[in-house]
Amino acid sequence: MYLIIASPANKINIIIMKKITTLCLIHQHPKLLLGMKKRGFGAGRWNGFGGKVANGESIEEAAKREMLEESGVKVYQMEKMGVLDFCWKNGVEEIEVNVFKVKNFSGIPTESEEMRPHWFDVANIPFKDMWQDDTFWLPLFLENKKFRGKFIFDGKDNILEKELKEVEEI
Ligand code: 6U4
Repeated sequence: MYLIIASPANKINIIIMKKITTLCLIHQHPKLLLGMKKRGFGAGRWNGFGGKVANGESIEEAAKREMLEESGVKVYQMEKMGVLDFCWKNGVEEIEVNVFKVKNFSGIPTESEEMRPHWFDVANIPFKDMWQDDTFWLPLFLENKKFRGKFIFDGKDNILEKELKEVEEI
């Protein structure tokens, strides 16, 4: 799903495309399930499971579908923990990532064409092989805190600017 936001500035219409995506992580303390992204956007990084919301689908439906497709895990219950916006300096695309904590599921995480799942101890999260922003919001997620944030990256996915706050409700 894309949102097209048009804003007139100096008679020029700037079109920003907003891609709505999902991200599901299973946290069963002290373990956290991540997957190595094997292809596509963010390949080579450990991350939660997720992808784009399809037309006609709710964000929750997309989160459950992507989790099943990418890991073989069927989600019965999950909690929305955060919403993060990402954009790139001089870029036209913005990504909204809706982050969920999986509470109840069935199935054993299994490698798919897109992801290789692995349980990490929360004391050994592989932050150096993850998106840089994860260093900031994942600790809140692990403490069951809800959050809202925005990150601006340079062309090499390094953070140039960030805003992150804890919120009561998301
Ligand atoms: P699909 O929809 O699965 O065919 P895919 O190439 O996997 O496409 P996309 O764009 O749909 O990629 O989903 C990107 C995934 O990466 C989503 O789960 C959101 C997540 N993601 C994007 N930017 C991120 C970031 N800065 N930090 C992070 N996850 C991010 O932790």
